[in-house]
Amino acid sequence: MLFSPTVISLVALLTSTASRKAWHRLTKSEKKAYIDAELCLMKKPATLGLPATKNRFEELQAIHQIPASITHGVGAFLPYHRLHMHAHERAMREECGYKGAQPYWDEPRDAGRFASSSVLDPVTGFGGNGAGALRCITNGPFARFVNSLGPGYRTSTPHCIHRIVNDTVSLMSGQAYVDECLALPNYLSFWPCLELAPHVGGHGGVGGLMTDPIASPGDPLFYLHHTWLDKLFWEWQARDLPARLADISGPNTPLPFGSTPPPSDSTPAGLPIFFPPLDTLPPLDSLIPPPDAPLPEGDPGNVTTLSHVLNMLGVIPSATIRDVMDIGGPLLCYEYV
Ligand SMILES: [Cu+2]
Repeated sequence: MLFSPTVISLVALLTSTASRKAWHRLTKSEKKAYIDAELCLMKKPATLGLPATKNRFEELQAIHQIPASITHGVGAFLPYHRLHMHAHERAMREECGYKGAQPYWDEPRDAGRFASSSVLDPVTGFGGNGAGALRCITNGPFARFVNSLGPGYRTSTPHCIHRIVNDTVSLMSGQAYVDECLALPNYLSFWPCLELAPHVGGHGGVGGLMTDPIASPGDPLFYLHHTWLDKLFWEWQARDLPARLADISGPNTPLPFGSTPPPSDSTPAGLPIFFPPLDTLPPLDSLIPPPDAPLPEGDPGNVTTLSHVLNMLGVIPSATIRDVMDIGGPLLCYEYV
């Protein structure tokens, strides 16, 4: 039987769609394949000349660290992290022989009990909580990894992966917070809602390196957390298609550190906000962007548009927000199952 070229290319498109699943639904061997690919990225030498990076895993961390001041507290927050997750998934598949898709952490099922999550399993997961004065992780596949980037923007302080699990803060990854955000009517209210409660819930709930707003991709759990946030972004978009493939807004330049967040109707009604204790955060001066921090590119003014450039610093080709608004589009080509 002969198929027309259209049918063949459609089949090719369908079979190349990566199906992203929740971590707890992966089989033992699927979990191992993912962790082995992460360890492979940690062993592959860096080649791009990005400051202090020693391996491919750290190059993927550097594309979060270097532009952090223009990718948080701004409209590009969700599209930028979407492309970052794709860069990680792509490096695993193309450079480390990984056959699966980027998994996500289904955080609502673990909210308030991160400490006993399957994600932190020492044998089949990412290792457990930190211990000792430095709160380094002591078990699991990444216990011996020495990370060159951070705290904050620093590149001169090699350190372990450290965690300080906080199951008060992790409550903010709960379903009530998620539902509050998903019900919001437009990107301008949805994005700050997601960036506050579920986003801080995962970062502050794991604690340690994950609470570092700049260098947090030094903990491989970063990718499971942000892929879950990306799934929520897509769930929100999917509630009103195709309109939400074009709904983008927000400022390009974040308000000065410590000032009030952008005005919106996105404050969760009646749900408490928890922050990790100050003494578990990176030194404050490490969080001040260096004078040569990158500036936003691609929009004419201080409003984020579809033409906004998401600069991947050579780790993968840069793209625009327009390119990443549809997860099933030609650049990304994945789905959540
Ligand atoms: Cu981030």
